[in-house]
Amino acid sequence: MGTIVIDEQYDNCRKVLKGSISHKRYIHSIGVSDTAACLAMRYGYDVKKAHLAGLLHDCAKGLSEGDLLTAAFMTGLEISQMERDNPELLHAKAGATIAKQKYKIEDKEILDAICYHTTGRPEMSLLEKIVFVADYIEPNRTGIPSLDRIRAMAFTDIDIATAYVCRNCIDYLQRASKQIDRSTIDTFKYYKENSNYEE
Ligand code: DGI
Ligand code: FE
Ligand code: FE
Repeated sequence: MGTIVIDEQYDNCRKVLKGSISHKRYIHSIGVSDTAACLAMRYGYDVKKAHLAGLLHDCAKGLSEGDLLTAAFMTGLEISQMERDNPELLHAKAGATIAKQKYKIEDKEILDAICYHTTGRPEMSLLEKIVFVADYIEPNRTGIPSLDRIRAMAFTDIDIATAYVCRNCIDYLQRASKQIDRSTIDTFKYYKENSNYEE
């Protein structure tokens, strides 16, 4: 008995992704994909689109620095000095290009959700918030402070949950003495001020 494949596009992407990133990253991607689908159910968003966006959000992980830079550049977006200095940030923009070229994704909302999944940005679309939060709360994540609280909030108020995720990231980066990207700070500021976030 073979597995019944309902969504051919999803399954084709899944197979290609499995052969393109590490096993650990693949397991994480499936976790984000399923979590994004659940959040889409909660907030009345297209479940298939969220499932696919979550699946592919880290599709550029594992590329060389040179390939990341080239792919990120192809979005036509500005690449900051911060991104040049911290190439791990580039897998988001690069991912939008890889999703388009390699995985044949044409949906702009999906491409944007991949493009902005690492730092977030102010005024994110619902899908951008879904992927941003799902990336942080997926079932395989461990060792994150207040993870239970963030997971519950994700299904209560996605804007407050977005602010929680930003807050945690900034705390983590500060503790690790890493430079914090302007977008990370702007995203936190925006969702802190434009939600019922409380410390
Ligand atoms: O790709 P993931 O590991 O699933 O998660 P991610 O895309 O959210 O983040 C990838 C890395 O980017 C992670 O090691 C933290 C880092 N990062 C996120 N925001 C910033 C950042 N690094 C710096 N230096 N500054 C940031 O603002
Ligand atoms: Fe990522
Ligand atoms: Fe991720």
